[in-house]
Amino acid sequence: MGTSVAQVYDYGAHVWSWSLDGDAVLWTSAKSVFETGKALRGGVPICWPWFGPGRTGDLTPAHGFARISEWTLAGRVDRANAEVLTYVLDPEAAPAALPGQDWRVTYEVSVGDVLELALTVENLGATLFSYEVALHTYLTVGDVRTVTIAGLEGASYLDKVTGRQEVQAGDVTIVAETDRVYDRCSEVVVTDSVLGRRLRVATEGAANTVVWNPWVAKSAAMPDFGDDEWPGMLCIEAGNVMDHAVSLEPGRSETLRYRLAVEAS
Ligand code: TA6
Repeated sequence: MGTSVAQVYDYGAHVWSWSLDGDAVLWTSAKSVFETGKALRGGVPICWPWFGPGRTGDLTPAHGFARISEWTLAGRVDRANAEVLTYVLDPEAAPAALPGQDWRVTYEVSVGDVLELALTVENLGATLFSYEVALHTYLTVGDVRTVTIAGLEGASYLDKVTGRQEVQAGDVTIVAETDRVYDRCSEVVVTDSVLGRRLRVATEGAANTVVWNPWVAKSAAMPDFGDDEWPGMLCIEAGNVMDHAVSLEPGRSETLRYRLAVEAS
């Protein structure tokens, strides 16, 4: 097994960085702000219990409160090929949010040859509980203008830059600001000729893939994102958002899994 190193913060149960044999796999912004109440820019922010402004379009904070809440580190075990951290978030961490609902979110982070993430939401209450969720993963790429993204061909998507619904033809390439919510979440492979590697993302329990790169203008507009950082990052997110929001019956739970592997190409 190669040398696999990750930094994980209790704040947001945020996997901030992950590298294999010294090569960064997750991307982090040099401009990220480390301040309570602010989301970190990079790594794997957890978007929950809503995505962006939510389905009503007016929810704040953006992407929900999970990524700006203190989680409890509930467990840490060494397994054969990985170290596994378990985090828990419950209403105590966010008393004002989701009134009348009783829930628990458990997040398992497994760091080994691959990075495996599993986010489980439990409805501990007596009424139906619905939410959106996404693992908003920032990947390091050599040059986003030269990567290809396979696994979404033929999938329909909402282009949040134009507002139009489209169908993906062939591999995805990034040639401008890209912000797309795909109605498919199967295996996605990012081929990076500059870094000579493939990043393979496999998911379970997710209906949507989100592909994001802010390009020039949006990067300049974000204070916690360097103006010239956009060529080196790409978000490949997995989740259940918009029409695919989850409705959880009392006593039920749902798990979203995200597995990230690096292959030489
Ligand atoms: O996942 C893509 C997206 O929803 C974009 O619309 C963009 O806003 C990005 O997330 C970053 O959001 P943030 O709230 O972290 O600035």
